[in-house]
Amino acid sequence: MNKLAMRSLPFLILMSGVASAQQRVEEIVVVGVQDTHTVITDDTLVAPADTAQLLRKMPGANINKNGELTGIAQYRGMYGDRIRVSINGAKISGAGPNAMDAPLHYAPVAILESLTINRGIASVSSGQETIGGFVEAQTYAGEYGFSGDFEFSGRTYFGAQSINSGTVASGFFALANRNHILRSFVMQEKADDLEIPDGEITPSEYDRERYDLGYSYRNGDHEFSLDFARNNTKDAGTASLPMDIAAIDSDLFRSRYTWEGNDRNFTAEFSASDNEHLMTNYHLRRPPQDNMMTAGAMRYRRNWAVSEDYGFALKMEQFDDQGSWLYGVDGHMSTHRSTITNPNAAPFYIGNFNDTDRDIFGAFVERSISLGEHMGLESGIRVNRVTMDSDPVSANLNPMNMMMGMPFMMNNMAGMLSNMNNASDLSQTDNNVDWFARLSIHTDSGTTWYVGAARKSRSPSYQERYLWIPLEATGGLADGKTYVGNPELDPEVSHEVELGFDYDGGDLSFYPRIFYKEVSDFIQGTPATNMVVRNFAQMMANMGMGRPDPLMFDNVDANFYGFDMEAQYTLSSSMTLRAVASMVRGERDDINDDLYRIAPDNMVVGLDYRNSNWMTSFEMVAYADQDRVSATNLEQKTDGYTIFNLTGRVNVSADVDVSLGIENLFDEEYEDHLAAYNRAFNPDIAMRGRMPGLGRNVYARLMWNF
Ligand SMILES: [Cu+2]
Repeated sequence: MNKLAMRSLPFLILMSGVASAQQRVEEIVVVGVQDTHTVITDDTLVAPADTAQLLRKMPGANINKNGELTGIAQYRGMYGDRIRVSINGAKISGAGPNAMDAPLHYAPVAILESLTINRGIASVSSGQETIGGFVEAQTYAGEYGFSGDFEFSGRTYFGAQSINSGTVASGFFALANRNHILRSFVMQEKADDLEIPDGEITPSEYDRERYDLGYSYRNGDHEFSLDFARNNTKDAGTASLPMDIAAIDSDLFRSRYTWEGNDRNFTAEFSASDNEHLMTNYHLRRPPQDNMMTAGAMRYRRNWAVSEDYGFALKMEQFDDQGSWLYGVDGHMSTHRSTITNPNAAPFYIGNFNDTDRDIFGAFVERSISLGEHMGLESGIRVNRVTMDSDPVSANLNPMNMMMGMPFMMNNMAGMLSNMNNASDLSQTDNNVDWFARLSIHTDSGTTWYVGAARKSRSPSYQERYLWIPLEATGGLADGKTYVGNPELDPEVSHEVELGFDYDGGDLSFYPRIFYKEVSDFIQGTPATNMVVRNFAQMMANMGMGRPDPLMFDNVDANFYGFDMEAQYTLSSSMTLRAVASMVRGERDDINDDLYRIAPDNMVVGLDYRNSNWMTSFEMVAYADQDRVSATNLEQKTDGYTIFNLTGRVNVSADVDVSLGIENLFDEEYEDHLAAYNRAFNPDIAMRGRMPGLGRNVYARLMWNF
């Protein structure tokens, strides 16, 4: 689909997952359902800087928010590493042990072209580990010209919002002819702390820069591209976590080659990233204060964390008169290191993660086959081999070399914990098998019935296996608990069934789905039993650092089930009513408890009015109470709420459009269940109290295409 066609589409765009098979006339079209939901940035007015916020309006999807640039994708109750997030095809393993740079951090709204959620069961070709779902971000890449002459084009994007005096300014520039595109992008965004009705969320300010440089070459059936990006996130508050961002400096690289033959396509992708991250508990929030047990200066913490990763994928798609075959191999190798120090006591350090490696190699086969005119089947199988290892760890918690007292005792315990960790079997290998099948049956009444089933697996993350000392480095769980890992964890395995239909009849489109997913060996924190771990956490708590009763990552049994749908009703040639609704339950099977941080039932209903050169949209967003909470994670309930949004957009000329929006029109006060708890000193929000939702926000965007 070209850019012009994309722009003329309405706010809510439904694109078929079989679209790629339709580009070639000689190919057979396999019957299927609308299995993706895409938001095109040009057509959707977005106030926040975080692309992950777009997920809130997609069926089944949501965002675990730990800060303004730290949104973690959630889909049907699973989140974090369980969701495969692709940034232009690449998997990016961020540096932050608490996912401060979750993957969507690397696709800022100002360069985002589209964000797609794959509804339900993801194919095995969409990524190596897709147990929780598949989200794809595409950034602007520019377009080829029609002749041999080079032409200059681009887009500037300016945005501003009232709630944090946030601004974003960016420019995308391309020089292209029919064979070459040379592109560049530059962006700066900045904001103060967010205002809430009774004060401010401190710290929630942010400051980020981004630079991209890319090149694409097309000749006949061949296309090749290279892209570099540099992300510099500076100070950014993450009040739901124990520290704030001081820097995230990332270099991202990706390259792709595609060949489209007569009856086959070939794709080769390679990506790499190098990320350096610094965070502290004193530079943006109020630093630790003196208490009865320790001087505040002894509790200053600075965490230096780095990651490197490399990924590749080779895919071959072959078309025959019944459909297509897809074969592929892929790999992803990541390394993480994280060291905690105290700027007031130089010898103090905790080797939090010491060169943890997680390498995964996979191979898959997929078949898309037409079973007659009315039936289509997609199925596939994947095998992954995951190898993980870590170097020995150490710490020095006794910087003054005292011969007795608290630091002496804690350092002894840390020594016991590191010895225990270093003596355990750190080198682990998992062999995981995934498969899926999706059957679609088209009936004459405009309905396509769909049934899907899958087995999906995920090996533990480096935090889940190698966190050896009770800390909150948990991939952004933000439950306030300290955790320890377990190298002996097994991979989690889910079995899922999904059922639904697509109805497209005249003015009404309706796409409901129900699903049930049973997960064995689901990885969840359970009360730690090791006495050294427990005593260490208790001592830390006594000193005013974290809570007692730490958790240990463990294999448990869990299930997820729910319903989600999207619908659209055409009221007239210029007016459309749309709705998205999501419900999910996540429960432990081994004990009577709900799972932590599951999105409340929610619904978005919007009325869009479109004219030739302007449009306006009125939206209601309703969230139900969430009283199904996790006792294990000390999760607090939240009340339901309803907010209203109003947006308008005018095409001032063919190339310029101006948009204006008001979020939370009536300034409703509410708590955002998925934004966790306040962890920074704040006169307006209780410590460990629920994070407030945002009040009224007026925002504007100006886009100029040239
Ligand atoms: Cu961090």
